[in-house]
Amino acid sequence: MKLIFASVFSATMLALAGCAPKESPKPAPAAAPATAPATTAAAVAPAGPRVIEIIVSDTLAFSVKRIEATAGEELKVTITHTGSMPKEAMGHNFVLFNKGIDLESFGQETPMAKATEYIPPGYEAEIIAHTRLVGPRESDSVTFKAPKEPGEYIYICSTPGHYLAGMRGVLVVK
Ligand SMILES: [Cu+2]
Repeated sequence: MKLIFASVFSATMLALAGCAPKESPKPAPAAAPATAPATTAAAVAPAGPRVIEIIVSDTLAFSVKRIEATAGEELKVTITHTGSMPKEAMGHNFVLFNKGIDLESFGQETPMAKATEYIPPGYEAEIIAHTRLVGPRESDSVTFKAPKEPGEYIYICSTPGHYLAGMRGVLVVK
C-alpha cells in the first residue's frame, strides 16, 4: 500500500513538474458581447400599451373618471390604492363593461361574489377587462384593447355599494 501510494505520489509530482513549465497564463475572459444588439432590439420593439394610472384611496372615487381611446387601442389600466382603511370595506377594483350591461342586476349579485372579488360568475361576455381587488398600498394592472365600436363604455368598482356611491367612470372610444 505504501509503495503504491509512493508511486502514485511520485508520478503525480512528475506530472505536475512536467506540466508546470508548459502552463500558459490564463487567457483573459472573453469580452462581454457588445450591447448593440440589445439597443437595436429596443429600438425596433413595438410601442407598448398606453398606460392609464388610476389612484384610489379611502374614498369612493376613481382619480380618473373619463378615459378617451381610439378604437382597438391597447390600454394598460393600473389601479393603485393609496389609502389605509381595511381592504374588507375599502378594497377597490376596476371593471370595464361592454355596452348594454345591466348594472342593477350585476350590482345585486356582487355581495354574493366575495370569493371571486365581487366579480359574479356569468358575466364573462359583459366584462371587457377587470383588475383584481386591491387593498391599502396594493396595485394591480390589466391590459386590454379598447372596443372597436365607438361609444361609451362604463367602468366601476364592483365592491358592493361603491359604484352606487359614485365609484364609476367612462371609457369613450372614438
Ligand atoms: Cu371601490
